Amino acid sequence: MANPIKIIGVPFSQNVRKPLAVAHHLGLDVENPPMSPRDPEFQPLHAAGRIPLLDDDGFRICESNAIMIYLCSKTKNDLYPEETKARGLVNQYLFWDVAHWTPAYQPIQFERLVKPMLGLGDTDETVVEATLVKFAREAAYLEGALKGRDWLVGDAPTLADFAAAAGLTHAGAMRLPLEDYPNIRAWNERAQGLEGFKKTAPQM
Ligand SMILES: N[C@@H](CCC(=O)N[C@@H](CS)C(=O)NCC(=O)O)C(=O)O
Repeated sequence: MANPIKIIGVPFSQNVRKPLAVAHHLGLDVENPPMSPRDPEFQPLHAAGRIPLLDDDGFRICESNAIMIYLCSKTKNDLYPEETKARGLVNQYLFWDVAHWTPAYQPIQFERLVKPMLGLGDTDETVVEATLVKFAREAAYLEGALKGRDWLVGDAPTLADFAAAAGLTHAGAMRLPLEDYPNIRAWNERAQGLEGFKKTAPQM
């Protein structure tokens, strides 16, 4: 029997939560060693030094979106559609997630959540303000993309939704201004209600 796939990293991280939620959604046999990138035993595992890290019987890759795609290749599913245009759209949102969406909230997460949690000093309000400008642009894009739709691509959840909605894992604690984005709020509620997201909801 094959060993469980390991998705290494503290599940508080939205980047760890993405592939973990997908693994649960797909019903894969998965383990989650909750290591922090600062753990000395984590450092030798991968030169990138970031979580999440996938370990499939000694084969290791990092980057949450690449890990989600790898997991989809393990079993038949609709999360990473084979049809060319649908896949093109999913890929568009996966690249957008890394290039634009994550940088539009992660510095706020660091300033308002991680810093107080780890005792790393006061929140830098200039960073928060600058990030909120980026957030407004990307949230407006996402709000428009969700107009009249339940999911970002097609009629069912895909990796696009897992990537983008994972970013809102700590939206409340980050105090992200979502009040002007009704489509995002409704879609996020749908996404957080998926079994994989429910099983990986953060325990604060
Ligand atoms: N683009 C990467 C980002 C991974 C990332 O930045 N992970 C953070 C935790 S959320 C980390 O390991 N930070 C430690 C560091 O950068 O040294 C992904 O999607 O996996």
